[in-house]
Amino acid sequence: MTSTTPRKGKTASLSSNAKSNAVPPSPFPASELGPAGDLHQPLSGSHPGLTTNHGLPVSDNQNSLKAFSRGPVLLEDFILREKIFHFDHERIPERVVHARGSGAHGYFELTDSLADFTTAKVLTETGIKTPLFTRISTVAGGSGSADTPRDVRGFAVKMYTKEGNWDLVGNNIPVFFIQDAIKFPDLIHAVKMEPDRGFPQAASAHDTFWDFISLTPEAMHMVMWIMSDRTLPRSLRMIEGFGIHSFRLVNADGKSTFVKFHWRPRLGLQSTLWDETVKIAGADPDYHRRDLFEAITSGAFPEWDLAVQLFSEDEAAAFPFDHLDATKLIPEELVPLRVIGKMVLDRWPDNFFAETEQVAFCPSHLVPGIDFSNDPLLQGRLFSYLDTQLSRLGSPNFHQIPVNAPTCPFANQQRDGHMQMQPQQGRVAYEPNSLAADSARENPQGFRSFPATESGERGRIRHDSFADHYSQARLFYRSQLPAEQAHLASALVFELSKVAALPIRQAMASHLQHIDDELARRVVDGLGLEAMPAPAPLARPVTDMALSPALRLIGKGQPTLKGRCVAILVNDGSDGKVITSLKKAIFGAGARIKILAPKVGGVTLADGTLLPADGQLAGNPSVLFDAIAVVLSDAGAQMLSGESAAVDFVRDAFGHLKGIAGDTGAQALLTKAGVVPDDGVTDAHDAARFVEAAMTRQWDREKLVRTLA
Ligand code: HDE
Repeated sequence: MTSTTPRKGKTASLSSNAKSNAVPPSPFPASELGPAGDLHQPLSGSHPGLTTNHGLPVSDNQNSLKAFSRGPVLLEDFILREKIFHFDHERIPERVVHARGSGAHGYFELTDSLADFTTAKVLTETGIKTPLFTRISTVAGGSGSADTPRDVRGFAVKMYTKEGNWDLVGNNIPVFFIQDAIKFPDLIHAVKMEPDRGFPQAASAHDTFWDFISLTPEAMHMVMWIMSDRTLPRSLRMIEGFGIHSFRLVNADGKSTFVKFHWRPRLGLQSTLWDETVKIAGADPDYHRRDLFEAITSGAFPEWDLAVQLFSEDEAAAFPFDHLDATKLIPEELVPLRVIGKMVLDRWPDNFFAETEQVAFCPSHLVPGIDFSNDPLLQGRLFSYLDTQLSRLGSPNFHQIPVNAPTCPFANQQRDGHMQMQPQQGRVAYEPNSLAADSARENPQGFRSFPATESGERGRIRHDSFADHYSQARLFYRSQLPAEQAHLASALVFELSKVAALPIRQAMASHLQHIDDELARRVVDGLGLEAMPAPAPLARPVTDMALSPALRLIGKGQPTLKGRCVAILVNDGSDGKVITSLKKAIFGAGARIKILAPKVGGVTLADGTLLPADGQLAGNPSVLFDAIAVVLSDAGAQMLSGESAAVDFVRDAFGHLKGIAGDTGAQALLTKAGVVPDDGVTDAHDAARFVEAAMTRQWDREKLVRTLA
């Protein structure tokens, strides 16, 4: 023990060192801190003193227990071990698909009762606010991937109704890639990172995806949707949601009506351009999550109308497609939408993991008065979602996690299992029983499956009515506006140009000919293929359906600045009066504003006043804004003309077809950035005109700035 002696002195100095490691006092006034030491306070919210998970007060959270000051850490340190043990197990498996998502609480309010069609209280009791949790996600990327790849968005809503949880687990596209659930693992394996190399992350532009797609003609309609700008949303607040499958509504007389569910954003649909999207992924990988967070926490609650398409069995039989085939939609022109209520998202979760990560959606969660259809894709989903929660959340008791638990009473004789939270009482754990008169019994008003009459031969078969894979793809493409068609064709060229195997590119061109000759030609030209390949074999002739303008995205945009964000770029010497009038007009139109400057500390305006900045120019490229105003002194513009962040800021806004306002001082920068006058380029002194120009993209400008397929 001789070695300990000389170190004694050091111990003293080290322990004073240890004191200097102590946590500094909180910078917040005591009044803002919760009561310390009250162990009956809930763990979140107010602060009990620091304890272990078992309630032991902890006096030192900075130093582990050592044999002596410079000595080894003792195994005895149960406080250290508990802390590290818990940390080691913080992660759970991410969702096998839809791993990246953002969620929020809100409510659904019914305005138009469907009592003629269903007994479901949530669809018949008007004026009631049913609480809900909604999670919107990408599909292919991991949980840490960027928000903005070209991808479908999941749109999952869990309503905590009086009759149990109803989960409407849909997407932002009304059709799907495949007709039968047995193909789903192959589809997902094809789109995810290639298994030998572990890339690309969150991208469909690679060989395995297009290989699978080119061998799966039923995917062609969905391919049209994913190659359109629908998969590049400007904001999660500006996308539609679709239940996709047909469901049944069943009324008090036992009569069934088919229904398709649609969520329609009150802010209208809005997308970004591909070049913009790619740049957003670098500038702000959390672009959509931040946007949703900022909107909800600032009180600008996103809202969607819930609309239904209702149709009878006889009407369905007359459709020129099978409504049980999830690769088909029912055009709104054929069965109009009826708006029945609205969803409002008004509360960001307290804790991302506890709520957004642990929320478990299952299409099999429905309420009396709603039932499934025979859609084979839906039937497969009824198994998958319950099953996957076991590996993700680790226990059959996942329904007891607060975000998953029904808010209505629930009781049965299911018992025990990992992480059982309910101290279930009594000796009776079975039903029927005679020993516990007050135990849960069957409820005659409970859920009953619709007694559909089914007949036919069993087998691994697909009905003939599922065989037409091109007519609706053609309907979608031909219903788009020219700018939308050009984006779609260019997206195909981009994606297929990333495919190394030539036969896959050719196979896709063979399919496109059945959709539209002109589309096939554009893609073949864009890919530089030597010749148009022979058309793919056809199981059914392609038919021309009446065009559906409701399928356009541009038409569903709103001429508004509501929910958008405008940047004003300033420098020392900028004209304060111009900035003030712009701010007034932009705020008046319902948009947010960010003042950007070369330094985040702000600028001194021409009249000597200080204007603080909301962000630094280099960290806030114009892809993050819906429109820009540039208010500069001559000297400021001269200086910024030599700054690539400033030149790119303006050039990208112009290239992304956005409204641009510039004052006289800004001209040098605008010229350097290649801005050419058009309706979207306005004088910053005319704030009203700028606001109007900022509401829509300048589609006519596009031919000046890029070559589209
Ligand atoms: Fe999913 N899907 N899916 N899916 N899906 C999952 O469930 C599955 C399909 C959708 O925010 C998983 O809890 C199969 C269509 C959304 O938590 C999993 C098939 C539609 C979400 C699963 C489909 C969706 C999921 C992974 C083919 C639109 C995210 C994690 C039969 C109508 C929900 C989880 C959330 C998630 C399986 C096809 C939408 C593995 C087998 C069609 C929005 O169970």
